[in-house]
Amino acid sequence: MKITGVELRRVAMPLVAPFRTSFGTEYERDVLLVRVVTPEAEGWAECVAMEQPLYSSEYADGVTDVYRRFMIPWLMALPSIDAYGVARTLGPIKGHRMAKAALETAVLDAQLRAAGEPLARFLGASRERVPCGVSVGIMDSIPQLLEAVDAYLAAGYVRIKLKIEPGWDVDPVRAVRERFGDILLQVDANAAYSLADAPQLARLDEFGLLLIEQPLADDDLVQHAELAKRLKTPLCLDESIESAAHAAAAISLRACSIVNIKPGRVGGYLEARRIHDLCRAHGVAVWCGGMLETGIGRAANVALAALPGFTLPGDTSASRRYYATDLTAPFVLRDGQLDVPTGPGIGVDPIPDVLDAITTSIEWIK
Ligand code: SMG
Ligand code: MG
Repeated sequence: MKITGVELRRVAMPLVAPFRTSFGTEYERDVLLVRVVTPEAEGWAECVAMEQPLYSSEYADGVTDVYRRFMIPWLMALPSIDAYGVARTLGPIKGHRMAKAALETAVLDAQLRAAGEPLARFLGASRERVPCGVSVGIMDSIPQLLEAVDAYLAAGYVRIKLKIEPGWDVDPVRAVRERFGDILLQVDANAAYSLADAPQLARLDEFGLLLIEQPLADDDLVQHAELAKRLKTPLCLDESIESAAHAAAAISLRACSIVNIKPGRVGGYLEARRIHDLCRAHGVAVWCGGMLETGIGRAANVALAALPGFTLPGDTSASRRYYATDLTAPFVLRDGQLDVPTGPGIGVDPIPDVLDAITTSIEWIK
């Protein structure tokens, strides 16, 4: 396939409710969509970089810049490209994994659409539906949190993840356990703690959590390994794992026993599958993370979450948990599960009228 043009489109998507984490509050997603055009087919992808570099060093305007200056000209200079060739070609560019992931995914979508093959089948999915969890932000009060969790359980979510930070950890977890009993429950700190907080984090042990996600700094595998020894709750890494090599290092160091896989964070679905394969071979459970994706990103995540090593429910919630109107046909929760798309490529398309209404800018590179 020869890339003849790439469209970079920004869309503004208000969230149905603010989403607060230890690093900030999201009210609206300012999403960068990538459309790769080839003579055989077009491919779509969503870049998960946020508007600000708070979850990781990447941010949407930075992605656009590295696309314009380097990545897209490099790919368009090639007479032919496939999804594997994207990482190979962009390999010399350090970092920028979210940027690379979206370009690779759009090329992969085009390639699979041209071949008539669904992404789930290409990746090696073993399920047609995936069980779904929901990530619940930090709230102003415990009653407010209990009300939110109650509504998500009523909607059918099979697992609840609570965002925590110093000052919002043991009390909300205890309140949710006391009120809702034996539900699947886990927490995510987004790197808000230090090893000195180990005694406080150990207080969570009595609540039988599935896991504690990314308690310490992104770049601190050694201290995560030390913390893991001091906790009964299994440790899961998110921000720390940007590649299969990082996952291998974390497993060797015993820095985690579970990995949250986000394709955007690790440079794409091909690397995500490598991490899945590696973890599966080592008996390390994985689950699919989320970055408040629209239907475009969600479709591909749900395909990945259908692989056999994804043994824990993901942050792959239904469209309405995020958006009143999704930009694709909405993903709907049925019995706590989402259907894996079956159409070629990512299996979903943006709805033209919705797309037009929410678009804030379009740049066409050819
Ligand atoms: O997509 O449901 C979702 C959000 C899941 O909690 C979630 N994501 O650290 O895992 C995480 C966060 C990162 C995004 S916070 C804006
Ligand atoms: Mg996380």
